Amino acid sequence: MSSCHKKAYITTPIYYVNDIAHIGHAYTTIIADTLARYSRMSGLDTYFLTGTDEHGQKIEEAAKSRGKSTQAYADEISATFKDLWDEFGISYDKFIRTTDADHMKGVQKAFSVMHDNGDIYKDVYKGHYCISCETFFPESQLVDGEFCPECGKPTTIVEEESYFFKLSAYQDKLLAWYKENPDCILPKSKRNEVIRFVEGGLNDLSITRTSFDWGVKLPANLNDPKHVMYVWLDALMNYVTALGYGNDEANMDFWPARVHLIGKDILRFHAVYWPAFLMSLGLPMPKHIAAHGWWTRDGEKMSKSKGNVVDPREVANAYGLDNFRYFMLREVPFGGDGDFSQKALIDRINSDLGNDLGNLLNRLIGMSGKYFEGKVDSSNVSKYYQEELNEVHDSLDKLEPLIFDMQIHRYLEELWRPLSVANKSIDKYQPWTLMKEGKEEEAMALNGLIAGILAKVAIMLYPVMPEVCTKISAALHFTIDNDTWNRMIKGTNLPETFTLEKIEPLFPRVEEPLLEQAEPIDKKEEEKKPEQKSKQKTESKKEEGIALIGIDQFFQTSLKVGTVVKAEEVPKSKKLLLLQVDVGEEEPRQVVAGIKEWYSADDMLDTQVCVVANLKPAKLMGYKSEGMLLAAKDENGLCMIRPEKPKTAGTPIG
Ligand code: ME8
Repeated sequence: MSSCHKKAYITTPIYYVNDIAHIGHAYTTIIADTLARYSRMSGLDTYFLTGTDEHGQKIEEAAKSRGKSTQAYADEISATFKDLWDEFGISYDKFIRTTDADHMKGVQKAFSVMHDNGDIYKDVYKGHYCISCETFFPESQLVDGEFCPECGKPTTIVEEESYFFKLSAYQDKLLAWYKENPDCILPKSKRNEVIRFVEGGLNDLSITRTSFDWGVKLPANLNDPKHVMYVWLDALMNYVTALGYGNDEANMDFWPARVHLIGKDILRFHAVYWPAFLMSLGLPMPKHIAAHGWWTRDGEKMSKSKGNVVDPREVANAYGLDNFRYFMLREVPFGGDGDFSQKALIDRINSDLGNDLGNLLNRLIGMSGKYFEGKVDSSNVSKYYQEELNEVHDSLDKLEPLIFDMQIHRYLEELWRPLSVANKSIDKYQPWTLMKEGKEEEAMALNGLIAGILAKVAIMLYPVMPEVCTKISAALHFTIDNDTWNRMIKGTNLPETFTLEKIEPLFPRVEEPLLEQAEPIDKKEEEKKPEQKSKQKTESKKEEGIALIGIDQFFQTSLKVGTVVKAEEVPKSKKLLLLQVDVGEEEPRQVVAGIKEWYSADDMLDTQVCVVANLKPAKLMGYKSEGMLLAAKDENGLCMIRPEKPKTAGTPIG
């Protein structure tokens, strides 16, 4: 992201009020909140918008099915989103509702502008409409001539008078915009998808409906009261009406948005329709549209009917809100899909947070209390620990570009490097030995190094874990704000003094899953009656000693279709090939595979494979391997397991 724009406008999608919030919604909002907090801390004038999308046929039908008036129903569900974000301390500046009078006035203004400049005309729309996705589809895209290609539900045939937006007229301008702004869509791989779609040709877009009523009316001067606006036109406009477009324009100097944060499901609306609308309105383009991946539960899309929805409030209450925030942002590379598992969350809490961060703080508090009455003076750190300081600064320098490039998982990974430097330094220099040897100055400098690292990490981690980092800064007696950010992160390594205070452990160890939903298999096992257990034993025996596992356990393995985009031999190895495998993430994974006896590098290039995608990385002959390929081997040799037909890289297998 460019830094010339001193204002930062950050948005989430506005959420439909046909359902209550789940972890997918929380994920988008938490990323946006993290960016907003980072922007504020780094001194940018920040405006953070979220809200609810309340018009359209889907909402009208949802209200009807519950026997409620549409407005009352929208009020009720909108409030549940707002309450959740308030409970989560989401630092939004405005919560917009598309039923707000100002918003509707702004949308009408936009319609008039686009109409006056000749981009809107009236015709008849005939085609298929998916109410669930609120999207028109041409016949050619339907599954079996009837079903929605996105959600699989039956579409309805619509034939009605409609106003159209001349989307087709914007094809070249859109392509030029994507080309001139390589990071307008993040991750960059998504930009290619959008370009391919637009290059395929754009149809004009039907932007009004007459067959229902729950929407923004057309501007009065068009004198066409039976039309209401297409919900996506209405919804996308929220990004400017929230700033006063069509009303007082009070905050329009925040436009263009620095980043529209969205899920990949709504990329087309944001990366094609929205820029075209903006071009028609003569408004500047957003800087970035950032599309994250999909959270699944046990490998499946979450939905109420499947009963597999993860409630973010429950997770936050059980495991701690900040721990949940950290987990979501650390666990999944931005743009990739993630499967929610309590085990993975517990591992992150006990390992990254408890061992690497919490214990470090405890050790520092212990050492400084024992040797120096809780005082830390870092004047001599560079005298003894310059090498460590260099590594810490090297790491800190890398952080800002990562967060603004949406590589938040890498940001967190990089932020753990200074913690590792600190933990290793304690083991290497052993302050207790230094004290025994009378090297007090050196021991104090070591404490200074560690306190400095903890302070810097607390500042940089604050946007992700605001509550925890406020506690860490309180224990070190400083405040996290733009001043400390400037001094400790941007400034040179000024010596700081800290006075340490004992605090409660930040990350008590979690021994077993805390949520009912995913009860540990073993616990269920204990509750079974003895005769059930013995029956199961005989069944297991039938499996010739192979233990039976539940579906939950199976789905802990993330299997994905991958495309081999590069293949070479590992020098000096008889068995290994070094492959780069596209598994639908921003960058291909490096996989070292022991298949050279059966496949050459050329054999593997451009083929598809099945990848175990959530194995801990390992090193083989000095090469990092971030996955494993499925293969079958018998006395006749080994063969790869591959999808029967070509599948998009990253498609989950299960
Ligand atoms: O699409 N994993 O609203 P929506 C990750 N009103 N993210 C998920 C998710 C999942 N399983 N499920 C939902 C709409 N999301 C429109 C938007 S904007 C002008 C109008 C997140 O309630 C993700 O960000 O269906 C997705 O884009 C958003 O919720 C969709 O929410």
